[in-house]
Amino acid sequence: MDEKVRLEELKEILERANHEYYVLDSPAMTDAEYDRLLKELRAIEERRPEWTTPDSPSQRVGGAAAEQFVKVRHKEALLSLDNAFDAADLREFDRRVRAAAPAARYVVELKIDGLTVALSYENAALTRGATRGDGETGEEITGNARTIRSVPLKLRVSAGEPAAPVDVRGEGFMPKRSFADLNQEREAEGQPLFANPRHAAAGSLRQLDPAVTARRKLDFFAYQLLEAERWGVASQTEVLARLRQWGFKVNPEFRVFTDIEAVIDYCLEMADKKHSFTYDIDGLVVKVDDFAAQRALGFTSKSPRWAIAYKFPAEQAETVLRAIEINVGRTGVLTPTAVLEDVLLAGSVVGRATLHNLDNIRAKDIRIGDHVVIHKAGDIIPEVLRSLPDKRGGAETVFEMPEECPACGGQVTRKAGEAAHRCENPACPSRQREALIHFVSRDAMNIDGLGPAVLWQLQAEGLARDAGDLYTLEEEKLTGLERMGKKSAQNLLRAIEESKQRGLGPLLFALGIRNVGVKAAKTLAASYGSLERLRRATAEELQSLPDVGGIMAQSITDFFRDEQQLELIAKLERAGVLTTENAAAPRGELLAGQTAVVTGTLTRWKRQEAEALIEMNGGKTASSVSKNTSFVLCGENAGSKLDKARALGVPVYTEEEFAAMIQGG
Ligand code: 3B8
Repeated sequence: MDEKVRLEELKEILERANHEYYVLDSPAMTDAEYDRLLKELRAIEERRPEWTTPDSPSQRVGGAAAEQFVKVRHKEALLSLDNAFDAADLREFDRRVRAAAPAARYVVELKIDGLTVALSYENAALTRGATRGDGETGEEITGNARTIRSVPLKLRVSAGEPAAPVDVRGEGFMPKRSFADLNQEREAEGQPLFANPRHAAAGSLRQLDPAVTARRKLDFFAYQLLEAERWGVASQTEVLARLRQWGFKVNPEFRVFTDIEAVIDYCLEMADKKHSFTYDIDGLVVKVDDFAAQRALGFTSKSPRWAIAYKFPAEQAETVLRAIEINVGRTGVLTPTAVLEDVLLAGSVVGRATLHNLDNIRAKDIRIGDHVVIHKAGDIIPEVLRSLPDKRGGAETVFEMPEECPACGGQVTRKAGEAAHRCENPACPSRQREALIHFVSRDAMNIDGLGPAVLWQLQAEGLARDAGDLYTLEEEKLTGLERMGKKSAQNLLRAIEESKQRGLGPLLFALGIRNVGVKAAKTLAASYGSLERLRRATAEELQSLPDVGGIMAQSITDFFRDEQQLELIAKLERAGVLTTENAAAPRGELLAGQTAVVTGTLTRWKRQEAEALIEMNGGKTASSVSKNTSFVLCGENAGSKLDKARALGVPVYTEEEFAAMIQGG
């Protein structure tokens, strides 16, 4: 075949595969096949560089880094939306709309909490991406926009159409999962964490080097088409349909209503469900659907009169900070925790919130006795946002870090350049207890039945000073503990015995090497295979691994120089704890060859546990439903994945059905 013809064919096949995977969420090609075809495309492009075009799928991974951002003027200014905070605001909006357009219909879309991105296409190929900037001028981020897999590099139109330039706007964002992974990596590398997915998305789009953006796993929902009437489109719902047809990802949760009360109901319903999406939303956008009605309403200087943003109530609350307690973690870090007057926040009673460290307390001028605002974002621990100095009565006191560890009386030090105060005593009971809690936790040795209360007792009785002691426990001693019967003691001993076989990855994580998270522990285990080989690794060698940076490498070599840690390792080895990779983790065959997707809120298990159950039974898990999905395990409040499964005829099981299935097998 003519090489040029093959090149064009490869570009099209690969873009289609991208679209199926990232826009339709329905992969039809294996990763291996994709990689093979991409390699073939790259080989042709290397031979004939003059054939390489910006819309080639090979260009997604990140082109050349820029020196600085170039300012670009938007064809039409990006406006902001007026806000509504409650039902009354929405009814007021409706009244104004009806005055100009009595028969208006509304489209209600989720308000994605990301950043506006403006995309321009010429001859159907992506030519420019830009940030919002001040609305009039933004920054050119074309290379970064290309790395977003759901952004089409080429519109799916028939040849030559549309000939005129196309301008599309939408929201660039970072899915919650990508955000969690990114922060975990950053933590392991000792880099500062992003506060939320929106900050992470903003930081990722404002990268001069697109190769960095490419690793950040951003996504994009399109919602606006400029000069839409040119394309024979007369309403917002038609815009969404056309954008989808052209290959954009359009958020599927939009609804059309005629009555504002139905709009309000939908807004309240989504406010309840907002945590169930895989991305953050901060409200809904209510738009008049029909363009003729939109024109009748027009614009104020800043915003369209035909749209409004309904913002979810902020998950913040005001309360009084009664005291500041210090927790001493396993690495010795002293973390100040605010003890609060109980307050209702995001549906639960909160009595404690983190204050992070002394610098934070000083920067926010938080004093004991202050009225404070606390907040909670997603699933994270509540945090004290700020103090309210105007409400001070004069009896508030400034907090000081103790000079002695509140748990052991040992010296507290603060290294230059570090925010943390630390207890330096390795025998500190609080450090030892926290180390044990970590050692037995799920991602570590996963020892069931060893909750903090039991560990506390074991420690108090002198039965478990370090993790090695857990493997010397005997039934008689255990039954001497409070609320520990014969049966629970036997179960616990069995769980401890089983944990010996977890293998190197979990063990490495369990040992609590500074900066080594679950993911890094897995990488290290896979690369070195045994604790002994890892112990002999040099910092340079370690750094050559993916996901291992200089700080982590240093922490690992420091760890293996620490006499106390070496003693612990020897003790674990003597007890028969496996210090090599576990090649033969027991697996059932019940679900062999099956791929399952877990969705919705589960009540019986955590999602991770359900996925582990599937894998323990020989099955695989995936994050998206496709025709290759064997079944969907579905909890409450499931959304688009459930719809998709039904549409594709994929079997859907409740938790009860799934439990019966694996128990029966
Ligand atoms: C007009 C329409 C601004 C927006 C808009 O998901 C306008 O429509 C806008 F001037 O900012 N974050 C959305 C989202 C944002 C906007 C929008 N629609 N779905 C969003």
